Amino acid sequence: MLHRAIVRPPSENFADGLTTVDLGAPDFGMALEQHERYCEALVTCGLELTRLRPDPLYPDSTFVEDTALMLPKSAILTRPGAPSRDGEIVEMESVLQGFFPSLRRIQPPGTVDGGDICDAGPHWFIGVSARTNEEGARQLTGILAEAGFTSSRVDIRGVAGILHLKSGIAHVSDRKLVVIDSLAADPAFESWEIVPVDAGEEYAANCVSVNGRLLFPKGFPRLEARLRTLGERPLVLDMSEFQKMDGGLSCLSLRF
Ligand code: CIR
Repeated sequence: MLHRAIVRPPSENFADGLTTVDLGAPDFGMALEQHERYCEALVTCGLELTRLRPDPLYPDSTFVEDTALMLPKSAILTRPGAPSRDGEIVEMESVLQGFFPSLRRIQPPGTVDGGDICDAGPHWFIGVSARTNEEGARQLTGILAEAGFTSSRVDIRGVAGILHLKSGIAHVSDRKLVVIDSLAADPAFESWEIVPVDAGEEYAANCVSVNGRLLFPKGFPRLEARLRTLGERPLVLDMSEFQKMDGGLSCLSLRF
């Protein structure tokens, strides 16, 4: 059961953030509106929100997920792999200290973006990417093992079209994972039940399970229907402006 989420609305210079997609510049007003609907959806799922102030020093800082990893009784402060984002952890550290007496940290030269880390209950998937390096993955594997979690690595460096591991997979429930075709053959997913994603709907692989509901992006009807058939209850949200900045539903909150 999740109780709380940390969120941060986009700042007015949100469009100055990093992006690898060619979908045009985001509209700030629409992004704020979509963020507000996202917050309402989290509340609908029973979460209490900690809302941080927008931070124009870091145009990507609305994507709070990349700065920390939440364990049942503690948190791990990451070291984001993009130099323009590494200062985002400073404020997050003091926010998390308000909830947890001690924090674990990824140490240099390790880098980890939260978007590369998929928590699937007792097992975690660690994406090695342009943002999360081998050393960061090694440190995280150790911290997770100490906390009683198993983990496996998925190297996404050769996989086109995804920034983070969770751009292409999501843990839906039990042993069920949504996985895009280009990752489905990875040995890490061998013993898992895979929900496939049709060509053209890859963005929707980034969906988020919260207390029996599934936050799901608007505009991907085939995967939405497939998940409904499997008994999932999607709560559909327009993410168009965040998609333009390489962001998905999971990136916009830290849930615990
Ligand atoms: C970035 O490139 O860092 C941001 N524009 C997008 C981060 C998305 N975060 C995520 O998927 N966890």
